[in-house]
Amino acid sequence: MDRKLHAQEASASPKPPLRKPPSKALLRVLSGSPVDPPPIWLMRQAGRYLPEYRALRQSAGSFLEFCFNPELAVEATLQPIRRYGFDAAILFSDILVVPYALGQKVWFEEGRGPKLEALGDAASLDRLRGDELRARLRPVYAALEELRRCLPAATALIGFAGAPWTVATYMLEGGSSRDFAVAKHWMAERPEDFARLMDLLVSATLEHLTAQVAAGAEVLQIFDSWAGALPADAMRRWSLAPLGEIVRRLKAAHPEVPVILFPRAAGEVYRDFARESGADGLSLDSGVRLQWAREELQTRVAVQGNLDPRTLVAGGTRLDDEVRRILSAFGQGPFIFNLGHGILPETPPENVARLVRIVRERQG
Ligand code: 1CP
Repeated sequence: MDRKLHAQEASASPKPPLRKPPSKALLRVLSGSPVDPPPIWLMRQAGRYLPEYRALRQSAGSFLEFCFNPELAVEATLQPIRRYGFDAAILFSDILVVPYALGQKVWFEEGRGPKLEALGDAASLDRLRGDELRARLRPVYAALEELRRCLPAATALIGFAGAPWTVATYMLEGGSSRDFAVAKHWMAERPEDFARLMDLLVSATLEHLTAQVAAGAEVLQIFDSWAGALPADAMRRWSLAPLGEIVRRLKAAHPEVPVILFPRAAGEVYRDFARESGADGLSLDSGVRLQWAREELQTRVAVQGNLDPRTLVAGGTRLDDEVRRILSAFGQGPFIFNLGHGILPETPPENVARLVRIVRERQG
């Protein structure tokens, strides 16, 4: 190193840190440092429980038009930030924009959730195309660029995608499913077609997440909401392995961008995710035992979660007690307060205010 430069630096700041710690609480936790009080954000924090969201939703046309209108997507993302001052904003979008961008028909029916024209055969797989993904998702990236310009300085911006397995279930079932019969049939009876779809989704997910980083996302979360539908061995093969590959390839290009995985209902396989996935954080569902997670997971990665969304609907002192129980289990290590799954539409907005207050009032 140039000695003169070194000397100047030394006189300006007696002990120059090797690397400045990230200034945003969420990024600090994901770099492995506990923050007290812990940062808080909620999965699905933009949504129907907020009256201002319902009003915006009415003006937006179809749900996909809503997602692909950068001005409206930015506004929906900001609504919960204005109201509660969460430590992170998650882009308003959906995991099913990826199948849409691959050329599958996707639409949302009011009150009935997402619908897709289910993939039927190998020919329908052949028709999926990854080469226009970035162009078709351009409005999503435009929304992120604008959010980076207008978010408060302390608020981290989270980009996201669905995991290959979860997205594949929607593509194969044609919508939500209870038992994933079609997806499991493909897995067992048409293993080559299933593997081809999963490979395509690994590439498409990687491309979508990389484009979000280029547009300003500072943290990435990958939702494997239906991981728990797979038996342990299949979960390792079709949830952990593809997610590990995505994390490895993201880290090769963007080592500075932390990744949170949410393999919901993964049970004991959460431990394999903590050891093998390469993720910086794991989002825990409400079924995960706190003591176990503190010993087996939080010693290796940051943990996020895991208040039962029903407890937030109920509110009152039961909410207070449960929040304190989670804080005392995880508060000493790297921890992000969140729910165990998305916020429910019937959640009273004042209960969310109460939750944020309790988390922030915590004494260190
Ligand atoms: O306004 C409306 O009625 C539409 C409801 C809605 C919303 C608000 C849907 C349809 N998607 C979204 C936004 C959304 N979806 C976000 C926005 C950011 C935020 O968190 O505030 C995110 C991160 C998602 C992710 C998502 N979509 C997941 C993974 C997380 C999870 O909850 O498990 C899944 C599985 C979807 C599919 C989907 N899209 C919409 C619905 C109702 C569903 C779930 C359907 C099902 O249960 O099978």
